[in-house]
Amino acid sequence: MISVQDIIQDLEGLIQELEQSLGQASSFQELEKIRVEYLGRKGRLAQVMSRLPELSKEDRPQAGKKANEIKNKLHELFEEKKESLEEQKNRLDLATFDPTIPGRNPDVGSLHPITRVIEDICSVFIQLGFDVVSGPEVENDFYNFEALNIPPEHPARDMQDTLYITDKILLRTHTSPLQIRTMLKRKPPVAAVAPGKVYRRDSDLTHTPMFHQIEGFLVDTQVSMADLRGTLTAFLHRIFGPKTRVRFRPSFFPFTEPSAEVDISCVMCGGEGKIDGQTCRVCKETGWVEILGCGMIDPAVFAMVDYDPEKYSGFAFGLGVERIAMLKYGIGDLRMFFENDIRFLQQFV
Ligand code: 2U9
Repeated sequence: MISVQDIIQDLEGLIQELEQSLGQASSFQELEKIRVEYLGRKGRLAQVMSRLPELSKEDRPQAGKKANEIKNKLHELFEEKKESLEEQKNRLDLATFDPTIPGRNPDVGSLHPITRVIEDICSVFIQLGFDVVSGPEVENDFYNFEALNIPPEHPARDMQDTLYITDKILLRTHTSPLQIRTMLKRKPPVAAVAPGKVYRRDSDLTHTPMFHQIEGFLVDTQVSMADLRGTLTAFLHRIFGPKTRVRFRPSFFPFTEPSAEVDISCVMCGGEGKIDGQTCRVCKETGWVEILGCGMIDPAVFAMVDYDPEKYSGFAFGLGVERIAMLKYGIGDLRMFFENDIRFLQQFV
């Protein structure tokens, strides 16, 4: 049978041994290892305590009391060492902290170039007195086609390559439905631009199934083709600079009559057609780039929205935002806009 002295001796031995181990510890990792070794569930202290039942009944209280004292002392020694290590670490941190090192630069977000071009264009038209309108991307046949003088079986419906949801519900192929909605809500004089996403069943190097358009219109008494020309020329000078030359070519759209396509002198070669004797890749040596379509609103459209074509006239125009952004920023590949490559986007901060 073991004696109470044996146990007490072992317990006191633990204090000396722990003091020695702690004296050599120089990191929190080592400290944790020592804690497990001495104070853990199967540690040195627990081992000695597990022998208490081997003592006689009379000796057990004395040994139990001593064991508790030793346990508290071990915890105390351990905590003291921990505090001293913490203090040491703080002193080291202060000594190695260099307040002159420049801080980290946080990444700054920026507007997507498409958003920027939409904002720039809308801002010019707002200054010219136009409102900005928005509306649903899921449309019905009436607003997207019928009210725009594009009846069923009209080849324009094929041309548009529409994404249908049902035979009457579709993803808008242009933002023109917004103009119809605006005309149905308001009486002339009215002038508004409609920016937004549009969808077409088209996907190759130069077409994406979703792209952005801005369309605009103005209706009042006595609006003429001269107003159309003046407004769009002023707009293009604001976006591409006052030296930009602008030309109107006859064209056809179901919703405008007469209709025109508008070209500007090439933004790359300044209309020369060549750069350092080489063919300009943007205008292919023509000196001109197509920039938008426009025309006088067809009386058939006025009939659909209950505007009196005898009393009112108006003009409308439409442009593709990606195309303008490519010309304005010299971007050669449409896919850049949709890849969200941070190296591309950061150039527009
Ligand atoms: C109403 C009446 C008339 C909008 C117009 C164009 C000409 C045009 C294209 C430019 C490039 C579309 O993105 S694109 O493919 N648009 O050429 N858009 S006139 O005329 C309207 C619209 C609504 C009620």
